[in-house]
Amino acid sequence: MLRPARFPQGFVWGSATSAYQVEGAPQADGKTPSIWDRFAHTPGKVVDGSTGDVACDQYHRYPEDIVLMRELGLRAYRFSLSWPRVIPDADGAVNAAGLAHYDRLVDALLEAGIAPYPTLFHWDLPAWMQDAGGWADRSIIGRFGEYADAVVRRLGDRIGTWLVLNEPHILTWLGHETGAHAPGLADRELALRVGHVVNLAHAEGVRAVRAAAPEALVGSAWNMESAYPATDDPTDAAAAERHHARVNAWFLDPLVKGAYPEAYLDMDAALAAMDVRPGDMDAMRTSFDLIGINMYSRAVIAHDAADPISGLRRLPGSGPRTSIGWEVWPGSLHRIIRRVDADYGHPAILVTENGCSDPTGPGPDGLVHDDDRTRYLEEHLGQVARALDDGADVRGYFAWSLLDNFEWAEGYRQRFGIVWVDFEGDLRRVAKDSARRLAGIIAGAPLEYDDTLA
Ligand code: IFM
Repeated sequence: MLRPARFPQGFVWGSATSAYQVEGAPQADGKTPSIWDRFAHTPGKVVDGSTGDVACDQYHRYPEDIVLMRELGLRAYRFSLSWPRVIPDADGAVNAAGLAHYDRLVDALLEAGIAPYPTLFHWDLPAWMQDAGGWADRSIIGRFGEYADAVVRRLGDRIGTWLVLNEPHILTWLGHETGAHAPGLADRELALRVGHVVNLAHAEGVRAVRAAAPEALVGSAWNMESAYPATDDPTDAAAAERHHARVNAWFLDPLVKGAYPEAYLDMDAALAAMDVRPGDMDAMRTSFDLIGINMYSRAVIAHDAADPISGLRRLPGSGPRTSIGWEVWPGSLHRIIRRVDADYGHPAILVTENGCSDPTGPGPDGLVHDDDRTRYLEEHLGQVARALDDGADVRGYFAWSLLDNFEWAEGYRQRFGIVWVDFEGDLRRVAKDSARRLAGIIAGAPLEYDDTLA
């Protein structure tokens, strides 16, 4: 049945980006390379051979982007800070010029009535930290805490909500198991160890934020996908649960519940490979004021004995696909919000990322009629409204992304922005139809949702 979508007073309407994907200016004001500068400059790592050297040049053009956000009625901006801008070298000295950039950005946002939602880490690890062992070396725990402390002390008087990490699952597995992302390592055992260190560093980051900004809300942005069993067979249901544990809960449960979820057939072997040491589980325990969900698609999962570790296999779903190949399945956003609501004690939830790739560019009229994205946003926002009607405490929604940008190993081929960027020319921005529709919904235009979607 179709129902009217309603969003509460004070619902946070935002858009999101990350430093390496939009900033450019890789050497400005004392910045040193991150692992993504290195990775993108390594031939063969990014499909179109591109880099984030220029990206959207938001480092210089942020005033223009803030005007755009304001025109669209967006009331929050989720961006990330580049760690090597703030701490360029292994000596740990804070780079005043690098921090000053974020100081100006935050002030300009506030002046425009847009709330800043900074993320401390969105994958651009300093190259010096990688040279010291990166996420595999426990020294990163203290180094991340120092970095968080420096940032929060400087900006904390103006920030209401901090997001500590973006998608720890992706940085762990794509960076260290498949090697599709920086630092490009492909070693499953290493990835298991890395995941544990990421969790320890994550907790340290939360502690650093709480110590420097006790009044602020703290959360992170976890990538999540609802796992749908391929059939009614109980073995498929169990496999889907393992998938949920590995992707959605692995980087959350240990921090809030003090234990790893059952993600592997042989959990003892997995824990042994992870190098869990005495005291680690206590050190990891922390609390979050809100849970950020980054959600794009779903996972259809079948039991598969051929995989002796996870015992599962991913199947293609029956829904339509976006240009990057991800299945569109709006009901899964409702479903994952309900699951997080149930599993973590009715927490405050932010949809910290949601969106789709759609290559549509300006037509003869100069406008961008990105109908597929418009429909995607309408359907997914509708499912957020459905979760709200069901009682979930969803506080806001951030469209990914404000701008077309550097889509990691996909380069500039995949456009996720609600604003088109002229990468071939002068980087001019054009708000797409999807941005206009979002602006309309923010302003109260009617939207309906289907409460029968699976
Ligand atoms: O572009 C990314 C973002 O950096 C993290 N979440 C998923 C987006 C789309 O792939």
